Amino acid sequence: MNQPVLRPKTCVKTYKAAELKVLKIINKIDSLKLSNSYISRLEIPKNEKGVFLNGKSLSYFFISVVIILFCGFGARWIYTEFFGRTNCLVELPSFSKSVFRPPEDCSMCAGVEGVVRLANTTAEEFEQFAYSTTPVIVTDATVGWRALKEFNFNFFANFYSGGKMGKQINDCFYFAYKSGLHSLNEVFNMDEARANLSGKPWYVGWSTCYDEETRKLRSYYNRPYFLPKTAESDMVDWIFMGGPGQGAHMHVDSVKHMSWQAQVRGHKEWQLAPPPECLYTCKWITFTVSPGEILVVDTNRWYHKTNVLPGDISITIGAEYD
Ligand SMILES: O=C(O)CCC(=O)C(=O)O
Repeated sequence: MNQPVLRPKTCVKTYKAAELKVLKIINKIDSLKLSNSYISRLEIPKNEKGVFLNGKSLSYFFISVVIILFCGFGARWIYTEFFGRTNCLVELPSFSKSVFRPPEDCSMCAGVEGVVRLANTTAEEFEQFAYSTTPVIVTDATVGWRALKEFNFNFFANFYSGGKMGKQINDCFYFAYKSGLHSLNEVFNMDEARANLSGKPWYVGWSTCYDEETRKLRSYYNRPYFLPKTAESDMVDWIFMGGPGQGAHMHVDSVKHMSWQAQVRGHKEWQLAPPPECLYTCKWITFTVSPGEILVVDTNRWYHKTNVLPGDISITIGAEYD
């Protein structure tokens, strides 16, 4: 006697269901009295549920979403630890950060009519703005900075020509914007005409990522005198550089802290927009930051966009403070 084939319960169920379906189809064919030659010419129907809804594709889709979300929400270290990379394989698009942020309380921008300009201020006086959403420009905080005289395209090209400087303390962020330049290496190897702003326009931004790099750069500027005495900065600075007509697109940041940004060269126009949920309560604000001025703005809450005004190359240097 043949041994009965033992199948798991779910298998038996699926098998039975399939058998019933086939019997149903055969009965239907019989009742319609269709000839065999007609049946053999019938088109095989496509999977009605479509490619995304079968089990396998659904799992691939789910896994991809998890990887992308993980990447954006803090699993950068997984890449560093396991794959020796400092950047994710797939970056979460920047717009998604604004999509997933919690809604704002519009008192953050209600009544903010423009930028406040201060000079000869003190850390105590500035404290009222240091963690607020009122944008402030301090006009006299870069006196004596070597950066004002020495920073230009060639300065940075030379500065970065020797490669990495010290111990890596941060992800090496780089923003190409619309320049088509994919790395700092490409930036500092562009042709001379383009570097002198007579070729294809460009604008880029990057963060320092090595401790020695930040230390060396900081010998060209100081901690702004007006920052609260207790405020500390980590070892990361940000540089934005490029020509007229260029700048950062409208976006909101998701950085840890407030930040300052010193306009070292060129004139840059900033446009601040309230978060979409506050568009009927708050105003857009537009202002220009000129060489020697330092802007303090909460870029985590105000949407912002920049545009370099005609004339010189724009170079800014900045950092977060807590
Ligand atoms: O300075 C710029 O052009 C852009 C700055 C910016 O987008 C930022 O700090 O988030």
